[in-house]
Amino acid sequence: MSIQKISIIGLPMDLGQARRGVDMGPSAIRCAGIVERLERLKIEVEDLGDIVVGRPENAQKSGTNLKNLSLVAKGNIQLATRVDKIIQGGSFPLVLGGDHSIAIGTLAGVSKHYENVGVIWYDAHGDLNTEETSPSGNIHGMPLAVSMGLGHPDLVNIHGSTSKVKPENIVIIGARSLDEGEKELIREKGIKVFTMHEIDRMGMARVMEECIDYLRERTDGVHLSLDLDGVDPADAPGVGTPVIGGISYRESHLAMEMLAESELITSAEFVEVNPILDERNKTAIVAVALMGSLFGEKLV
Ligand code: B3U
Ligand code: MN
Ligand code: MN
Repeated sequence: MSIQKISIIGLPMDLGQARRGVDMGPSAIRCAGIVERLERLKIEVEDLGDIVVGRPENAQKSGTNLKNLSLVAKGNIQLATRVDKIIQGGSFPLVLGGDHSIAIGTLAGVSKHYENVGVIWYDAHGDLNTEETSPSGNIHGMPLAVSMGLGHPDLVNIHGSTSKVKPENIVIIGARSLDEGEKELIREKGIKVFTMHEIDRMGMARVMEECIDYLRERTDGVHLSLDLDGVDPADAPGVGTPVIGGISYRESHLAMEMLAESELITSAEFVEVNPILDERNKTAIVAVALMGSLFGEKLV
């Protein structure tokens, strides 16, 4: 079914990692013209604005090595409720980050509506760390593990205590920087991963065909979680943890166009745009261009 209405919601949170500036992501994406771009596609668009995020100096001590745990949890609790309501109202949630820790809230809200939600994790990283395996204590390196039910209870139990996503319903695309604990988890849970090796070898068209076939068979809705650091830093320099050798701008467009054709995607988020590290808002402009393709923009 084609998308009738999109509801945009921002979570301007930078507390899931150490570099400041990614809290300005939603604003940069709006400046790059997201609303106008989607309206041109004859889709009804409402912009619900941003969720208010607490200040780190007001955070309680958590007794863990997870950075800003209580505030990250709080922001995600609010986001889960908002996303849940958007879907309840028959609209498509388009979430703007913020760092990738916000996927915890998005997926918690989304998963209420599907028995078998699929997830496409478009990212240089796996974001599959737990408190035990994390090299940094940064929660933006953990959201996919949390959504599978692995991690700190204050995160895992947001918006319902069951695990939100089954490992067999996940497809990671663009991985090229995985920690040892993440690799083990991928093997142990049998998570489907198309690393840069597969993208180089098979080409993006075949990768996306396989990804779409795989998810169509087993899921009843698919969330796209797109970390801009999945894209090569030459094309998307405004991210906190760039990793060279990434997915090109053109491959990314092809991926979004194929997802649009598939009509599989039922929710999406675009995260890790950091305008402070960017070149003339280039990364936000790329994000908006990719959203255009995801929602059906055609070249002719
Ligand atoms: N895997 C590392 C680095 C990282 C994860 N996500 C980003 N960076 N953006 C970690 O800290 O968990
Ligand atoms: Mn990420
Ligand atoms: Mn990443």
